[in-house]
Amino acid sequence: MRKIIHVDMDAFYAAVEIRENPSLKGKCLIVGGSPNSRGVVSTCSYEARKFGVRSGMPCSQAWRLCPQGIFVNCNFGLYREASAKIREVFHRYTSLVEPVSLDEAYLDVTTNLIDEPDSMVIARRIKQEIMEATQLTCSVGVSFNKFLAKIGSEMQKPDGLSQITPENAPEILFALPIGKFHGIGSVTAAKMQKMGIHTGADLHKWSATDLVNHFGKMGLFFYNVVRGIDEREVISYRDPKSISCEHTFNEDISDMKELVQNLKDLVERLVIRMHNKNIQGKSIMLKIKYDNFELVTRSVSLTQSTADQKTIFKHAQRLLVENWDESRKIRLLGVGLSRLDLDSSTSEEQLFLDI
Ligand code: TTP
Ligand code: MG
Repeated sequence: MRKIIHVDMDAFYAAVEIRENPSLKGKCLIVGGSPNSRGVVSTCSYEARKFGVRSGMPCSQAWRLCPQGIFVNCNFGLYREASAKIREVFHRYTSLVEPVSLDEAYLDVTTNLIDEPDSMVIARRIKQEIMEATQLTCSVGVSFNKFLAKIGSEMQKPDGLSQITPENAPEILFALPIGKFHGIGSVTAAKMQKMGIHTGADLHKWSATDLVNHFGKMGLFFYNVVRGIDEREVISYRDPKSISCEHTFNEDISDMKELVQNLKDLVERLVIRMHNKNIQGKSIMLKIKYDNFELVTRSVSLTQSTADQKTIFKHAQRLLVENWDESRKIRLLGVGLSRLDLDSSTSEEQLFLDI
């Protein structure tokens, strides 16, 4: 049986901000931008969550829900620094660390660098060492697969530690709302609700064949996961599938010239990032978000990989001209590349030549 640990920092960006400015402690802190900006909430303190403020919500809405909230901008440098420190702690115990985001990672400690058979002992040490290194709390789940470890880390937030064993897993899985299962997003959850599946217990009643008929290959995953079976491995390095840059405008734009200039800037930023990572890509993608938040993405595939600024801009511009409904204002523009060639030895040379 594997030993998996999932670590998730508590109210991460907000906790870092409070550490830097302790007078914010106990207050409704909202991180992401000013109340009248067009930004969205990145995260907020638990006090602000009581008012219904959530990640991803427009700041203006957060302000209506919680007018006493204190709004601060993101300080990504600080978050990255804390993130590097927690990863350093993880690597004291295992090299099998899969970071999911700056504040979250899976660890496989089945065999580990301190030869400790009890994963709860490792989990406690990790919590303490993260506190010492960052003065921040985290929540940790310990189990025998990734899904259950993640459920465990959510169970007693903040500063939680939970273990899910083969013995207590069925009870926890049966009581779990369907939307909490891995791979079940809002669309699948809504479909399941219509089929009368509201909890793990409901899901458990369905046969593998019926689930596959309704949900394709994921149906089999759902069948297994509600039985505590999740074979996904902890992968310590994953190739990025795409790379992109996007920008939300301060004011919606409907002028082609202005859009093209913005696109040019985005491509420039993208190419610098690609250069830093030594990446080329074959498929160029353009993302348009209209003022009503409707999202349109279009892509074009090339015969050869590229990191060339002019080539990327030329294709992205064409995608913009061909797909923009000119009667509508644009709120956000994004450009990216997928079908990547990683570590391509020619990219650097080509990049310099073409720029
Ligand atoms: P989460 O772990 O989802 O949230 P959290 O750490 O703030 O709170 P919790 O205690 O519930 O774990 O995300 C980690 C950080 O990622 C979060 O602090 C801010 C950032 N983030 C965004 O910028 N936008 C988002 O929509 C989400 C969900 C997170
Ligand atoms: Mg978190």
